[in-house]
Amino acid sequence: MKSTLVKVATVALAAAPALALGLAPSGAGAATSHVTESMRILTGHMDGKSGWPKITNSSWTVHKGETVTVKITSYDDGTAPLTGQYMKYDAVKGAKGGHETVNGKATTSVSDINVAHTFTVVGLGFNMPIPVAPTGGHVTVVATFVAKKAGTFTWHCFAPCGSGSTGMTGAMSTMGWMTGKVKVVG
Ligand SMILES: [Cu+2]
Repeated sequence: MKSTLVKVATVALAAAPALALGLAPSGAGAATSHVTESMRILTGHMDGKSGWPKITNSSWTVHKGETVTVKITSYDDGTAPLTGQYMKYDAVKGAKGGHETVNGKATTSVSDINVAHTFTVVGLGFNMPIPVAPTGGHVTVVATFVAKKAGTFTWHCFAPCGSGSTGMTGAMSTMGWMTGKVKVVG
């Protein structure tokens, strides 16, 4: 599964050298193009704000019709098990092939107890559960979707990785930390 995803990305980039060189805005409106958005999840210790895990590249823009590969490298070795209404976000949703890859291995869901974060774009029906990273290491999670709808969509992490008694305040409710925007230009 891993090699298939990698191959598709490589072919798409080869077909669009201007994009690969960063000479054009991602996608440049071409309906068949394929872009990769790379994000990193840092712990509060790494970003200098204790208890505030952060996603870098928290907001990005793609074009309607584009195939978008989301690559998230997480360094967070602490879990934030999903609870209540959020437990459904342990399953991959809206991804090409019905799966994400975790360190290259096709995965359709992550057990609640092993979840550290989620990358969830409710408005696009897309969800990636992010499992806990090994202590001192990282985990790489990749999934691909097609941006079918234009608009500005807020993404959220639905694992209670923030502050407060619910774990849902602090980083969880602050734009640029555990929530951001995915803009799909029509
Ligand atoms: Cu989170």
